Amino acid sequence: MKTTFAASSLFAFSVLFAASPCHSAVINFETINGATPYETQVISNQFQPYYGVRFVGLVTSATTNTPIIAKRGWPQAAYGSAFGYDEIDPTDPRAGDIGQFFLTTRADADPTGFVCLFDRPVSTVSFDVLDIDNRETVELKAYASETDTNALITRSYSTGGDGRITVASITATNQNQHFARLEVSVTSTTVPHNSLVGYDNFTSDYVPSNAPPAKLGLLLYPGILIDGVAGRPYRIDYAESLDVTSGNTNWHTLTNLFLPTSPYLLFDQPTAGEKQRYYQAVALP
Ligand SMILES: [Ca+2]
Ligand SMILES: [Ca+2]
Ligand SMILES: [Ca+2]
Repeated sequence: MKTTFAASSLFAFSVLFAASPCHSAVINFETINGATPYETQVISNQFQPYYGVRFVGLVTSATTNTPIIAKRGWPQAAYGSAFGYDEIDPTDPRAGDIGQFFLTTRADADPTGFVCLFDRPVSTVSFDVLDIDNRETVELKAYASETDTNALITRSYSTGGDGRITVASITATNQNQHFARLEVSVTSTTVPHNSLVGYDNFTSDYVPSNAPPAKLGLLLYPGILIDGVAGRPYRIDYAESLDVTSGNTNWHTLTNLFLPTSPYLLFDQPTAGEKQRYYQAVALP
């Protein structure tokens, strides 16, 4: 049995446009570039393309401690509380703002805290700190550049409570205080390692530049619907033209297959520029 048909010409076009810059989206760690994060996932430059910020570990002469994701509940990535590991006090008025994921650094390592590095100087940063207790103090220091050593602004927070949320923020009062590096460090007078806090819901006044429009390559392939007997072998042939007068069409084999289902949709990928192709199906013995 032979059936023959022609794939007709197909045309398509795409419209490209650039969106206006928009701003002040919140980094809440609930999704990371479209994917759901997982506890202990290392956070570094995932937010840089849009939010203009990288998260890196605090550096001391001895070691660094990499920022990671904590997920609410057991096991502990950030802290323990009377409400469970990595949990929020349900009576906190903002308990619903944390979602399932937040940032922390390894609780069993030093130093504790992290650094935000911005692509361009910003004038304000704000974020939530979770579980400032056990005489912990969270200190923020803003620097003009990645390498500057003189802090332009400092803030510290030492009140919060078990599983409670504290808003930490730092804002420049003039142009000379705009900063590209924000160091956040945690100390405690009662626990051996001091990173027993979490961080969430980061905002800043960084405005992303317009991204260049994406380039689209539109590929359309003939879909050959084979209506035969499932489980029987067929050969699918193609030809660039039909010899309708003498019947000597120059057929080429596209594929041999046992028909998985009937009908079955098979896609061909003709070379670019070909606008017409003929196909036939041959039932094999
Ligand atoms: Ca969150
Ligand atoms: Ca957890
Ligand atoms: Ca704590």
